[in-house]
This record gives sequence, structure tokens and C-alpha cells, in this order.
Amino acid sequence: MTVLAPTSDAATVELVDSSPLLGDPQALLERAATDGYLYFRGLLARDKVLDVRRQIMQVVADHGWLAPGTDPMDGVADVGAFDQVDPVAAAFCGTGVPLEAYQQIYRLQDFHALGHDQALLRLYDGLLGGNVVRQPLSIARVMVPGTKAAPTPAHQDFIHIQGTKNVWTAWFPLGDCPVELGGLSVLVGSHADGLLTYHAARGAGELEAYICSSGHRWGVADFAAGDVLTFNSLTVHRGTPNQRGEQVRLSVDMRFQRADEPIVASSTVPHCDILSWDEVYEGWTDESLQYYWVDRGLPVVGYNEELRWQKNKIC
Ligand SMILES: O=C(O)CCC(=O)C(=O)O
Repeated sequence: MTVLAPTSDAATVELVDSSPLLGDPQALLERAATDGYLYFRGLLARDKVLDVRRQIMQVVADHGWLAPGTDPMDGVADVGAFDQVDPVAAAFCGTGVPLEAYQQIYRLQDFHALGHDQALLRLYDGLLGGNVVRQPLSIARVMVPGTKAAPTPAHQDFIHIQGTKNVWTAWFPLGDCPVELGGLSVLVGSHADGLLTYHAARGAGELEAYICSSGHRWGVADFAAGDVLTFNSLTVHRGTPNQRGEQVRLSVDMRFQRADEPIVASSTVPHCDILSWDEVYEGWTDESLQYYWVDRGLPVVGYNEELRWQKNKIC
């Protein structure tokens, strides 16, 4: 086998909409086992997703990074203004914005509440056989176009998250996200290849998998607000470049697992430890969204740093 250069591209294919299988957990399990991903058009209420978009875009606008006189909902960046931001600060933890702006976003109750949506919980109950808990750590990504935010390199979540391999990520855009705005692409069927070998790279997570010429194809879609792409923690995925010169690509990712399987301590705290949970929760009105995992008995384990750099056979 040969390694594909990071820039080279396996063929692409349209993601398959699994919404027609939602009433058939067995069929969903079979498709998930084959493809390593499931994609659902309109799984979440569009209005609810767009409301979180509005709140996050307002934070971006308040920092002066949206074009003056435009509607924050359109997410039109003031690329010149964002260029003034220190590139290292803007790359904070793969979020696309500096710490202080990210803290404001992270305090938004409605951002976290999305992860408690019944449609998501029902889906993962079926995929994981019940006793499901959402990992406390959720991520928002605010990708302002320009040279600062390199697209997320191809990787498997397990390399970063560890704990159990039986984790499913829910990725969804907060707004319509056609391919040219830079969505997320999954390497269909790649979960079956096991954990890959990595090298340092630019972009969120800063690790890129060596992709072997295994014949897998990259699944892409023109996402709409409300669509959800979910994939296993061994499924290779990557961000695609934002080719819309000025529009911000806004998305979230959240992870679900069984409560009786291990979780790494760093997945139980706010992303990159930016705040304490008490700070995040200040001013929240819904207590049921707070510390919801604490009584679930999740076995907390350590993180194996060596796994990131182990010299596996590359292909
Ligand atoms: O949105 C992105 O660019 C990265 C998302 C990702 O890697 C994930 O959801 O695991």
C-alpha cells in the first residue's frame, strides 16, 4: 500500500441521508457498522439551530469581526478586522477565535442545550444500546475565512479523546453549509482500518493521519441547518476548505457514549479548560442541563500521551 500525500484526494461521494431509517434501529446499526458514519437531513429543529447561530454570531459581531452594516445571521466576516488578531490567539484550541471570545460562546446555555435534544439522545440510545450520556465537553468552531484557520486535518477522534472507542461524534453546522463553505467530510468505511498513525499538522487538533490507498472515498454534503453528521471515533474525517471568501463557517461537535464505558478526565471539563463549570453555568436558567453526568457513574481514566506519537506501521 502507498500513503496518500496530505493534499491528494481520494474520490468523493455524496453522504447518504439515513433519515428514512430512523424508525429502524437495526438498519441504522448495520449501516453504521458498514460506513462508520450516519447522516441525517433535518434531524434537529432548524429554528433552534439558527437561534444558537444568532447568539454566537452576535459574539463575533461584538468583537468587530463581522462586516459593519451586515446582518450577523449572514456571518459576513470583516476579514481585514480579523487579520489584526494574533494568529496564534485566533487558533485557540482549534476553535477559530481567541480565548476571551470563546469563553463568551461557551457560556451560552443554548449552545450546550443542543446536545440534550431528544432526537440526538434517541439516536445514540439505538446506536449504543442504551445508558447513553453526552460527554460534558462540547466544541464550537468559528472559522473566519483567511489564512489563520487551516481546515481540520484528517484524523480519528480517538487519537484526541481516547477513553472508549465506542464514542459517536455529532457534528453539525449552525447554519446552511454548502461544500464550498467548508463543511466536514468523512472517509467512508475507514473505521474498519483501526487506529492510524499520525504526524504533526496545521489545523484543529494539529495531528494528521497517514491515509493509505485503501479505496475509501470522502463523503461530502451540502449541509443545511438542522442536519447532523455522526461518526464513530475511529472514522477518519476532516474539515474542507472554506472557499467562500468572506463567510464564517460555524459548527459544533459533541460526543456521546455509554455511561458504563471509560471517559478521559479532560472530556469531563469545559473544552481546553477555559472556565470552570460553575463559571460556564453562571446565569443559566435550566438546572437540568448542569452537571447532568455526575450521577451516571462514568469511569474516569487517564490520557495516554504516547498513543499520539506511537510509530505504528504506517500502512
Ligand atoms: O469542524 C471541524 O472542522 C472539525 C470537527 C471535528 O474534527 C470533529 O467533530 O471531530
